[in-house]
Amino acid sequence: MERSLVLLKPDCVQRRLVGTIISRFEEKAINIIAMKLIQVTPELSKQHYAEHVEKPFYPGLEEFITGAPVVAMVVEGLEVIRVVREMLGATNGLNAAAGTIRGDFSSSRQMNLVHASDGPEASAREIDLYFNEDEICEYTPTLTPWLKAGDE
Ligand code: FUP
Repeated sequence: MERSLVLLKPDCVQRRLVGTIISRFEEKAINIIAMKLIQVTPELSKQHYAEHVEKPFYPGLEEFITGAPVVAMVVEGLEVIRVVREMLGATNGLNAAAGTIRGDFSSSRQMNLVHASDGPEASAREIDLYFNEDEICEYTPTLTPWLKAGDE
């Protein structure tokens, strides 16, 4: 089992797409084990996007990500880091394949609706940034026998 940090970004909240996007993860049988609505501060933005802080686009990215609340989630599942990234599609909504979340709902590079961790290291770091251990509610969905075979 893997975990990934997913953020429904300010454009997702403002466009009232939170329910629609969460439904895509639920329909895929991905387990949501933590979730909260929070306001990202400039400090948290700089920690989250540490690799981008010196880039020319960073000031605009910070203004965007702090411009309205986000829904932060921890999701869990088999190969969930890759699976969720593939569900999101390419970073720029204009390049994202139809059928992906960004391909279906975004026409922007910055306003691309959802963030998801891009690897195990990022996932551990980002989950730690957004959640305390006691906010994570691990549980076994009762439908599990109908979602995958016992040896998967
Ligand atoms: P991703 O891994 O898909 O979230 O994308 P990146 O880590 O490459 O970029 C982080 C965020 O910066 C993206 F959500 C989009 C934004 N970005 C811009 O706003 N302008 C750019 O030129 C590049 C990225």
